[in-house]
Amino acid sequence: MFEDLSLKLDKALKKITGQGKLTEKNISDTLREIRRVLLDADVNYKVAKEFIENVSQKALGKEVIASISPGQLITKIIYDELIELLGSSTSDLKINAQGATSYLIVGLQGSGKTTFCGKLAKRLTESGSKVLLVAADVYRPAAVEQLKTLGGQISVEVFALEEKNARKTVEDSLSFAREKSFNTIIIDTAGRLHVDETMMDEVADIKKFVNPSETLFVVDAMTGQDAVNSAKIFNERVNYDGIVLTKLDGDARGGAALSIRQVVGKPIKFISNGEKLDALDKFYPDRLASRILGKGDVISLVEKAQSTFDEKESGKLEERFRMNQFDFEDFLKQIKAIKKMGSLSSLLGMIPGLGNQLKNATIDDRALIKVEAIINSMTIDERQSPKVLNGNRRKRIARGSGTSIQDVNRLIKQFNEMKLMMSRLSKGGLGKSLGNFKFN
Ligand SMILES: Nc1nc2c(ncn2[C@@H]2O[C@H](COP(=O)(O)OP(=O)(O)O)[C@@H](O)[C@H]2O)c(=O)[nH]1
Ligand SMILES: [Mg+2]
Repeated sequence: MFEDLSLKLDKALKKITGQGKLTEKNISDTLREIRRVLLDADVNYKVAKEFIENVSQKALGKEVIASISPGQLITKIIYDELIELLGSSTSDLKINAQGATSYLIVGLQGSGKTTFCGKLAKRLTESGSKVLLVAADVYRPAAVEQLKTLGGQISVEVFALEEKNARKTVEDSLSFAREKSFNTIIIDTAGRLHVDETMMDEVADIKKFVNPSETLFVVDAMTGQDAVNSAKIFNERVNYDGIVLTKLDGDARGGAALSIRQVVGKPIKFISNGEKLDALDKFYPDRLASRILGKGDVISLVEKAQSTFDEKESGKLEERFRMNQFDFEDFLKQIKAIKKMGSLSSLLGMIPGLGNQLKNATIDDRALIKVEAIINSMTIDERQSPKVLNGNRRKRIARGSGTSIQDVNRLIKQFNEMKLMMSRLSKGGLGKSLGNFKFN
């Protein structure tokens, strides 16, 4: 699955791997290559363009940590962005709390609908549902037989009528399900070779009548951008809830898988990679992303390096506390780091041994914006030797940062308190006092 894409991405990333640092030039060279790889893989043009822009933006703003290479860092950024592209979270099937749950399965002929019905029936039966399969693809006798064979393999009942009437089959199946207390109904519908109006009308009519818990669109991933186009058209007509990508076992390119979510805006819910009934997986964007990149080791390396980097930095910080050298420059650096990481709590959590003590501390991250503005208005001298901050200087800083003199005073006071506390703490003990520490 996606062998071509994986190989080519790997090759594109190799070029930057040997480089000492990330520059605008080597980032853009690599990304140009990756864009070509994506287009080769039949990824939608717009999707590829946006993807590259996002990666570029993230890469340019990133500092390279000493222990990892630019190639590794880019790999991680691409990995994160792939997850984003694929849908960032998994999306469960809806189950009705009351009454029966029904799933309507739609898509082009040969996409794997009937097979998927069997697979889904198996999965839901195994998790305790009483499933009824409904053969609403009435046009080809073989289609009804196929569903019956699948049902037989997993001991799931299949509802079918002699009469070739899809709508009537569905109507009757619902009353049948009610009578026999089936709690889950999976409706297999007819597809055509191409999108056509009659088929759409029939499907739309059934959907309206059944009002299913979910309508799932099944699509053959091997058909690349055609898959994406039919997904779009079906969505406009039928407004389905989720996508089932099939035949990923035969798809070396990956274009459909990578574009469909972004183009259609509906989640991929299942992927299928084989004809056998157990060849169905719930869709996890992160798993697919690491499969495509094939670099689980690099990803975890970078994640680890990033956290060791934090540890190293916090070691340096601890040292400065101990030597009583912590100044507003350090403070500003930390604030920038926090912004990168997300919150003040995470910074304080970085200080060894402190994490647990902070559970009760009240921390307002919005206060950081003010704090940063104040420090930015200080001269380098003032930041390094806060002692020089007399009344006039404080007034100037307040004006410069758009804050009040009280804000500046408070910050300096808190800074001094913190410094004192930290230096005591790093000499041993006193952790508890931080529990009462407040930024506001
Ligand atoms: N390799 C592979 N074949 C599949 C997969 N899903 C379905 N098929 C095959 O694709 C063909 C069409 O499937 P079918 O379920 O009849 O499609 P339908 O016309 O949409 O109902 C059959 O030969 C299936 O065995 C899959 O994930 N991988
Ligand atoms: Mg079928």
